[in-house]
Amino acid sequence: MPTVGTLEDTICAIATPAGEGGIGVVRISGPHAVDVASRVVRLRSKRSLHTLVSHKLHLADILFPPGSSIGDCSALKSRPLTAQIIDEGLVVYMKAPRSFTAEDVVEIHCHGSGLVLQRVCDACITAGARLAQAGEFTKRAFLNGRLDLSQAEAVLDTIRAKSELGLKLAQRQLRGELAQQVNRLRTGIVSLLAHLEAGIDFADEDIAFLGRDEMIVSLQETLDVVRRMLTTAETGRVLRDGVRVVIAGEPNVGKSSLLNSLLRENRAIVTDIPGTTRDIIEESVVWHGLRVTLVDTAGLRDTSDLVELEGIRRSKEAQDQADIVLHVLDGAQLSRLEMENFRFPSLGLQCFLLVNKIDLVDGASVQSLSDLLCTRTGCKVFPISVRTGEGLETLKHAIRTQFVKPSFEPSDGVVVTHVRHRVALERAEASLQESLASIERGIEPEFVAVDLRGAADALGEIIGAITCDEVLGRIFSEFCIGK
Ligand SMILES: Nc1nc2c(ncn2[C@@H]2O[C@H](COP(=O)(O)OP(=O)(O)OP(=O)(O)O)[C@@H](O)[C@H]2O)c(=O)[nH]1
Ligand SMILES: [Mg+2]
Repeated sequence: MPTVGTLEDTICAIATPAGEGGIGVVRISGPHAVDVASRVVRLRSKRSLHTLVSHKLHLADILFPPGSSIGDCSALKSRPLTAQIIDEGLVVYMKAPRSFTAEDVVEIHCHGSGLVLQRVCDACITAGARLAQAGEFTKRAFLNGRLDLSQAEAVLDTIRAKSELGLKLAQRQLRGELAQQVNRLRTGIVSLLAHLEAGIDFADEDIAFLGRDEMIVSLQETLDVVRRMLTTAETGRVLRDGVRVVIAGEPNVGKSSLLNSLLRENRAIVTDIPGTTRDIIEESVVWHGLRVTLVDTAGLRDTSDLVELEGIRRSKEAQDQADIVLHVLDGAQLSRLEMENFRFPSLGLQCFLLVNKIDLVDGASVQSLSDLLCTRTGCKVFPISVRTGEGLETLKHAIRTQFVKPSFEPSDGVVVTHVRHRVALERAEASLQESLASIERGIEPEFVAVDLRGAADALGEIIGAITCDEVLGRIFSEFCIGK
């Protein structure tokens, strides 16, 4: 009898997204996958499911089972007396370990209707399977050694990727590039540790272990690789998650016009009435592989209007969560801007100053105003005209290069995309640095060994060689049911 929550369970779930589609898939995984499926599908070839060749599709009727179940099942009471046909579809059996979870897997491909899929899933539960938890298929793939933890995370990144570059990085991680690099580093450290510990254990014997200088060279090389990986972390994060660009400024300066122009669609209402935008409007675009979420906000001004006040509160909140704030100024108000003592609420954050409506002002004045603003605020200043499009390409290029350096080449070595990986690498770096310093200072090898073990463990966390249930729970709960 399968027990809930162990690998002995046979689990099932709808694996395709909610909504209507040409086909939908219910996936069953676990030791009783074939037993469960054989109660739910009747092959048109009249063959038994137990005799099926692995990885081949077969036409079948999909039924709600009437017979006895092979597990705990609360749905028994509502079961009909005879089998009812739910749909017709295709069935594929993937014999362990050649499946996503490395367990016996059966997939039932039926029509992509939410109702049909739900019925098929219920039928599988009635036949003895348990509804899978979020991410449980991928978790099983990890627990069964089919994927390491970084690859399991890459499954989710691949599903969620919103830009070409993000997808490329996710797929490279899924192929195990990060895991291989981390494994190489970890094996090197473990081997150093072995030498060191043998040296401690057999200090009196006349055996030649790795010398101090060789150990220093080896540690330095490992440290260099870890540091190089860390240099990719910020770009990696941005390419995976995208960036939030918040457009802020006083009313009527052209914020919504800028949003529309950057999106190339009429998303936000534009009028010459100050205070037109009251709420947050956000939409995403991809600029050369970088996903950019543009957020238009209510104009900032003193007001007693309750709705506008709430809009302004939301605007400030959005600015706090931004990767960069585009603070828009009205270039047509040159003389006022020259007098202004700039204190933007967002200046603590990354901020670009945009002088808009330069179509209304002469070039020389724009230049001197830009220079002035730059000196006073220390921000990068961009003269633009949303009306004529002037300066917008320069602005887009600057936003992208703010996060992805032009020299960045995704094919040059491993790119770290997860904060979890970055934090573990930082810990490995600190431990390696400590052990290196200890060796150089001639500290007892026992102390060096503690730091080396710390570095090996930190790296082990990335691939899941060292991990705890809490971390696993957190990672897999991000997945949806069926993945
Ligand atoms: N001449 C000129 N007018 C512009 C430009 N950009 C925007 N405008 C005009 O400025 C006015 C205000 O534009 P919006 O985009 O609604 O300004 P906003 O900052 O979103 O205003 P609020 O939503 O009220 O905060 C509209 O009449 C636009 O057509 C520009 O580059 N040149
Ligand atoms: Mg607006």
